[in-house]
Amino acid sequence: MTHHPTGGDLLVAVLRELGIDTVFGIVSVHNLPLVEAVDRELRFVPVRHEATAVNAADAYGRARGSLGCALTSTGTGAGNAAGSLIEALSAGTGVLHVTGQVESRYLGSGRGFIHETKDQLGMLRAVSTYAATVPSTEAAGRILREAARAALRAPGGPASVEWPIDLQYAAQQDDDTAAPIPVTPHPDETALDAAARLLAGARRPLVWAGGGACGAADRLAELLARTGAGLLTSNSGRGTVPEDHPQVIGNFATTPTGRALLADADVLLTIGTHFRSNETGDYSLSLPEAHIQIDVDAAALGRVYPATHALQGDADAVLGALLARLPGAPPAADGNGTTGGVEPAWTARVASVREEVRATLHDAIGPQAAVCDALRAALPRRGVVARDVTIPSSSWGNRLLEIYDPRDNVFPRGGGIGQGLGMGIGAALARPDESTVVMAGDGGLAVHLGELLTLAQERPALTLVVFNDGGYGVLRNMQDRYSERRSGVDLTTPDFSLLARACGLPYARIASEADAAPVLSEAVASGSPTLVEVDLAALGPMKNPFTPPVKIPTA
Ligand SMILES: Cc1ncc(C[n+]2csc(CCOP(=O)(O)OP(=O)(O)O)c2C)c(N)n1
Ligand SMILES: [Mg+2]
Repeated sequence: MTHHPTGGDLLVAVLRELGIDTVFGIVSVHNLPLVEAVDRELRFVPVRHEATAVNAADAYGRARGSLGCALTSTGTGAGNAAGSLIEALSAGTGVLHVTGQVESRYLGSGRGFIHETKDQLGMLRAVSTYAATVPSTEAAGRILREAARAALRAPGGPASVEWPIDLQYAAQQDDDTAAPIPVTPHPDETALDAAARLLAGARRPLVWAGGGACGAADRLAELLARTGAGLLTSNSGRGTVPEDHPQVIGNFATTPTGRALLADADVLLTIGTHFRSNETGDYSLSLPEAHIQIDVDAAALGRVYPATHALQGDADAVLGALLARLPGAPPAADGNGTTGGVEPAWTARVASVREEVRATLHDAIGPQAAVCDALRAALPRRGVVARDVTIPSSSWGNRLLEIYDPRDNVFPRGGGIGQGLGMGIGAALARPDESTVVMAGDGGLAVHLGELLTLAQERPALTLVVFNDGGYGVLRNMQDRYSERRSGVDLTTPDFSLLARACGLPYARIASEADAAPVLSEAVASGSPTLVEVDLAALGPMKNPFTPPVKIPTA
């Protein structure tokens, strides 16, 4: 039994167990003991909106491959966090969200106690993978750890704990010493044998890695070497094998050549992927019939595409079991391509598809290709690329801009705008010795413009690249193509140089292809926050206006 003077001290102890050294939030009368203890013992980052607290904590966890923590207030504060909790829930990423609650004796009384909320727990339950109320000073430690475990356990997501303010101030007794070992399912030997046989006999194999493959990087690379398979990825699976590897096609499955390759593959192994609509052309992609699917979440097996071999378990463990069953030598070693293993022509085709999809996209994005190239050249190999939902992300940032480690690949998997800067700040503070770049549109940035002040105050090594087209470009393109008139897409944007000056941030502008390399290399090399505006009107258009891969029934 350990005693802590307040709930804040207990929270700090639990955060230390979890390896969390930085916490994001907004202070309030309903979380003061927590914020004060965190600020005293760790690092407290006062963001300007609770949604950002969650986005930053989420990205902090993603950038480290672990968990982040957000602190919010009761009522509106907790409600403000909800949108970003939805993102973490959709992504299955770990956030420990601790929020205040009114004094325990007034809980649910409906008497209008300051910040009182009708069924706050119900709201948190709806947007979190776990939600609980701290009922006593003996239970807080157990509940916080239970929440953290739930956030980290597949399918993952945010865990919310609401904590009545009187109980936060009180001394705590913590007797939760025995952390239960999580039980991970593992497929049976017969299922593994059958899947391994199929894979060993494949002549034209492909692998598709999603976010669930991130913990299996080495074994996935070994699998590519031993089978000669090409690797497609979802957006979340990017970087699990570095994207400059010759067998990595990447997030290009829905391109014409990607589709054709899938159509000709004889075996597909998919690992930890949701087959999200945007990554399958609204499920129009056809996959080979012989489909081995690995997922730790039983609900994901066969949910979108039928699986002939469904293997429930941890990606790394199941890949290890499959590798142990494959013939030892790399199949390509047999040289003549007539017996066993991959056809040499398939390996060559994978390599050429890899080149073709990149060259085609590089050409299609016109002058933005110079920005993409300059961004990659400016960033060290292990820099974080955080992206809001903007045309440059959706077209090339999510595909062409190479990623070499999944922890460097931070973006809202649920597609909500406005979260990129907060995520970038969280990632940058999670890895203070490395560089972070944020790609945001003028529309997405405007959602949380206040976070420019967080950026100016915390001063991480973050380059914020704002792609300014004076509005919600992607919806403008859709309306220009499918509608009679524009509605709600043209926006007043600030003078970004004055805005940066007002916040005390250095500013630079890219108005031509030639500007891209010098501006971005200087901004990243500065090691401090910089606002870079890409003036898209001056830079010039992409070859075709970008529209998203969604169905328009009236089109
Ligand atoms: C929270 C949320 N609200 C609305 C949308 C719809 N939406 C998707 S992209 C977009 C436009 C974003 O504009 P901007 O950041 O300037 O990028 P651009 O499309 O101009 O490149 C909007 C409004 C969304 N995805 N998420
Ligand atoms: Mg825009």
